[in-house]
Amino acid sequence: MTEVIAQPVPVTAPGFGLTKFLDPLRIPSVIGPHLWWRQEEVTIKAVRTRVRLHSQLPETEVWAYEGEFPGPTIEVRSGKRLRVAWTNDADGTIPLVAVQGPIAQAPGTVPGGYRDANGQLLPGFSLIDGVADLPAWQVVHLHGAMTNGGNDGWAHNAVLRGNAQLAEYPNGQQSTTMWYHDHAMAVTRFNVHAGLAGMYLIRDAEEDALNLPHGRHEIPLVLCDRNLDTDPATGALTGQLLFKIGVAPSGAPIPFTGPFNLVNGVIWPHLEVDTRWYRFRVLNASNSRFYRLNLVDEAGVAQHDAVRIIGTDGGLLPTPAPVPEGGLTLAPAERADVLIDFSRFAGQRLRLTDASAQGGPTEPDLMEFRVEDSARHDPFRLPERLSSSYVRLQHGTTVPEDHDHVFVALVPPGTAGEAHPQMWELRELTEAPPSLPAEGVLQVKDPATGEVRTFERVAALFDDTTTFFIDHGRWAVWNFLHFGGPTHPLHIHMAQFQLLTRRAFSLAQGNVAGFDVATGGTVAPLEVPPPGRPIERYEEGWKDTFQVAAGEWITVAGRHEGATGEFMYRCHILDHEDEGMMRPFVVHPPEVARFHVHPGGGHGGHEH
Ligand SMILES: [Cu+2]
Repeated sequence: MTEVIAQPVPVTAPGFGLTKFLDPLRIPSVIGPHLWWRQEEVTIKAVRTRVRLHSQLPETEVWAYEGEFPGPTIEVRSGKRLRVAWTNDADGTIPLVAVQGPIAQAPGTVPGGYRDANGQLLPGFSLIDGVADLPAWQVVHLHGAMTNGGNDGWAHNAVLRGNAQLAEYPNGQQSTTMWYHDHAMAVTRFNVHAGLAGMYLIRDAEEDALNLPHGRHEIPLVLCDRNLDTDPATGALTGQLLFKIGVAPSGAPIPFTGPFNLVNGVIWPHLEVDTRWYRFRVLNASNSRFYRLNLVDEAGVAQHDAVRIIGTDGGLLPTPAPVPEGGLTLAPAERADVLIDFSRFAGQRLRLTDASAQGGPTEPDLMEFRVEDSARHDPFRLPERLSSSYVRLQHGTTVPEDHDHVFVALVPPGTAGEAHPQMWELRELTEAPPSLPAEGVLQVKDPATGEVRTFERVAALFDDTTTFFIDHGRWAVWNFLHFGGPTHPLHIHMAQFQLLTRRAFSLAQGNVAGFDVATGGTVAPLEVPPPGRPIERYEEGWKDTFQVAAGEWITVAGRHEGATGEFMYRCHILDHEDEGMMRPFVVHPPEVARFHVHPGGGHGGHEH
């Protein structure tokens, strides 16, 4: 099956003075077990350094792990413990210029564009207050790891230069693609943007047995977008990272997007490939940009049948899955383990593009594959089965009857006068308040039984009281109900999950019909809606980050076992997270939970 996805895009789409596909793809160095055979501790230093993002650019100042952007790929065997001393040795203030302007004039699709020829700020633009003063204050979260709360990179526990954060990773998980990145409270969007991210792979025997493409045929692809400043007088790119965002008329900041796409820290690179299968570990490390990935030929025609998805955030799929029609959408923090067969493209150039940007002002191109001229023998055969340990979760069968339910609402900008979208933590009430709509009160009704359930907002910002307490070892079904606004990639720490259901309320003017934005509550009980977008085959994989679009109500199930402590769940649009869309939750032994007194009374929250 081939599919024409859009008008062919000329390879000469705006490069802002940079030649596309000029530089070779950089492969991050590997910190692997062979380097620390008898050692289970490693020190990884964040430093200030200069890197070249494109050979036609001056150098760019970044903060980077071990001086590499992205940082080195850490590779471990499943079950082999690793302790990392994440050492902050980054000096000076944050190496980026942060500016904001009116949304119509500050699109993230052009470099510079906020100063006149004399270097004066254009009307309506300002430096984002305080960013230029930010010191290196850092903490590392290993995204996707099952480790105790003390190792998870608690956002408030960031450290200043000269200090280390000690973290232990048991790596007791199946083979998978994870990543590490900065997670300092309120400034994650700036710290990650300055360069603090890298990949982390766990390997196991199940993966070994598949004999997947490896060595130089297995390549990480860390995708992200950036903007760069220009010289006010000449308009030439300076190489300086530019965090330029728009501000909505309401005053809410619009998350960062940039005109330059980077793969492994190189703007629009190319990769020479053999006529055979390759394995790519793809990570979207952008602040907010969603990539709808397509492999297209020189005519702009998608070649999805040469691509198979074999793994998601949490590990291998049971069987290879096709790329969905229109492309594979990766939201910030999502990973895809992908195989591509280049055997039939001898002598051709293919591109990895973002179909969602096709025809718009945002740059669609990511990178180019240059396929060798001749055919060759490829020993690899695509396996029919991948992970034999995979079990599809079903409510009431593979998810045991006795489990917790937690409910979270995502509310649109403008809800009850709050300019920014918010994430509300909910508690179920036994009776509804006397008059509706009421701020923070949401009702749903089962159309079959007529049963009405009433939920009340109990927390919104990170430092509001913790209300989710889950017994260690218990299964939990997390419900995310999205009442309107942008699609949020929701990330739950501590465990891996599967998407169970995706329902969709009907929308009116972009928000759930029956949700009163002005008040911030439902006017009348909303009927539990029918299924929404079908769950794609690859979406049945183990995941830790889930896209939730306006109107959707998703349920995801996971077992909170193997680690305890205080963890976080949050939106992975970093700008949203820093603006408050992050909350804590606790996993503790049930024997201890019975002694724990907390506001709201009771323990453990055993709702069914
Ligand atoms: Cu969000």
